Order: sequence, then structure tokens, then C-alpha cells
Amino acid sequence: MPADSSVNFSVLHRICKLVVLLCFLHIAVTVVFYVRSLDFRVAFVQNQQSNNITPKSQNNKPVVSPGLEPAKEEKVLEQPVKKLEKCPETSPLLVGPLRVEFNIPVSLELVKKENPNVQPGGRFKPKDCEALQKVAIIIPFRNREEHLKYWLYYLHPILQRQQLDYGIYVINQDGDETFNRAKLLNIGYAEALKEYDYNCFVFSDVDLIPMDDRNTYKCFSQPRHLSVSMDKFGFRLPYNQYFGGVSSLSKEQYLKINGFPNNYWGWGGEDDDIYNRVASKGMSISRPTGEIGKCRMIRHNRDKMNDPNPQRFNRIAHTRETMYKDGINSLKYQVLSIQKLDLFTTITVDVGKP
Ligand SMILES: [Mn+2]
Repeated sequence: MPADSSVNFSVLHRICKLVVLLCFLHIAVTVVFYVRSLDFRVAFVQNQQSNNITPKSQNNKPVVSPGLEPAKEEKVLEQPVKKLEKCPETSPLLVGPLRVEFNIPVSLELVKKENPNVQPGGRFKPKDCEALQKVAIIIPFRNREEHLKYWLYYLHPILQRQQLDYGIYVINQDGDETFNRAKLLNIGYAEALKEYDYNCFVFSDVDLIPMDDRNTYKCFSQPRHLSVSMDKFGFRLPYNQYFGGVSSLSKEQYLKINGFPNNYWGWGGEDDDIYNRVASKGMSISRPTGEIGKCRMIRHNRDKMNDPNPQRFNRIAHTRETMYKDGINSLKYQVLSIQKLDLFTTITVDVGKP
């Protein structure tokens, strides 16, 4: 028994020695790794500090702490991550000629369902690239809900394929007084700019639908006439100076002609006045080809309180004298309500009376 127990004891003694040794080894390894990780942490913090400079310097006001100059290569590398590339001059999503019909049933719910990427107020911008233009689309309006449905049904998909950063503004004339299309267009220009930094304005009648998505609703180096071959005129221009239906002007072009006239009450003449303004400033009219510029007008009866304006011929004859005191610089109106709906913004206004 005693011999046995002494053997047992010596075995136990050895095991204990081994355990203590292992403990020391473990502590030693831990210490080594701890010291090394400290080194890493210091290096990491330094790295972070130098990286932080780049995003800060991309803000409007660059903040660079002294002594921590960012490496030039870093700046170049980080920019594409932050900023979208510009969209191409011609959208790759265009399909060309379109079928346009007005005998199919269309509801706002359907249009909403088919255009899930349109934001409240009828806003959209492409998500894969930066749009080349910010376009406000202005629609003069009164009691044409049926037409507006078709307009939204056809135009929202087209405008998205055209890769525009756009918003839809329906300018609704309140009351039953004589209609004033050009004044509503001026109001649309002014109100849209209060909301976003638009640089292009498309002015469109509510009943005109393009039949080809290559007819891009954007601005050009000269004021653009877009509805150049309407079915109602046998797909031809009714006359060379015709500027009615759908047109686009950049902010600069619009301001150059002092906007549009405010005193054309009733049907007709205001588009010729706008043409005269453009021509008197030495600008020309840009147009798509007759094929690309085809469009359909929804058939309708003449609206109440929009009879032909008998003063229109006399007014058109004097555009060059009146345009500097009648225009965006003399615009007066009252906004009664602004509604941000799913597919468009409605601005109801009091334009006064003749
Ligand atoms: Mn019409």
C-alpha cells in the first residue's frame, strides 16, 4: 500500500507541474497576442482618421483638419461610390411607336398599380443614373378628369422610360369664369419652382398623347414644339408658326421671353403670342420629325366658358410691344389648394376674370 501511494503521489506531482507549465504557456501566448492586437488597434484608428476626411470634403464646405491631408488616390476612388453616373443622351429603354387608344377602361387605381415607382405628387427620378434634366410638366386644367386619367395612363410609363427627373403639375382653374390657358401655364411654372429646382418646363394640354416615346419630353437648345403631327390635323402641322398643344422651354428660354401672356381669355391666340415672343428674341423652334412627333388628341366638345377669344388677332399683332409688361413679371393669382395625389399634384387657383 505505501509503495503504491508514493507512486501515485509522484504521478500526481508530475501532472501538477505540467498543469502549471501549461498555465504559464497560456498566459505567455495571451500576452503576446494582446500586445500585437494593441498595435493593430492603433494602426486601425489612424487609418480611420485618414479615411474620414474624404467623405467630409465631398460636402459643400470641405472640412480638412490640419496635418491630415487625404491621399489623392483615395479621393478618386471614393467618388463613383457616392455619385450616380449621368444617364445617357438617348435612353436605352425607349421602344419607339406606341399604340394609343381611348376606348379602353382606365382608372387611377390601375395607373397607380402599373407605375409603382412614381412618388406622391407624381414625382419620379431614375434610380440607376442621374437624369440629364429636371422637368416640370404643367397641365392647364378644368373639368377634364376623364382625359387626365388617359394622360397619366400613357405618359407616366413613357416619361419613366425617357429617364427624366420629373413632376406632374395639374393647374386647375377654379370657378366658372372664362378659361385662361397661358396664365395657368405661368402659374404652373412659378409653383413648380417653389417645390424643386426644375430646369425644364413642358407645357401640355391634358388631351394630347404622344404616339412615340422617342419624342422626349425635355428641353433643347431652342424652345421645342413637341405635338407636331396631331391626328386632328391629319398628322401635319396646321401652319409653320404653330406652337400649340405640347411645348417645352428651359428656364432660361422661358425667362428670356418674360414667360407667357396673362390676358388671353378664352380659346386661341395665346400659343401664337408665345411663338411671337420666341421669334422676337431671335430664337427658333426645335421640332421632332413628323414620324416621331405623331400624337393623338382625345375627341371632345368645346368646353363651356372657353369660346374663341375675339381679341386674339389684335393682341397677337402687338406681342412685341406688350410682352415686357405682360408675363411672368406681372403674374398675379391666388392659390386655393395644393393636393399631392399619388400620380400628380393638383394646384387649384383663382386666376381672376377678364
Ligand atoms: Mn383639345
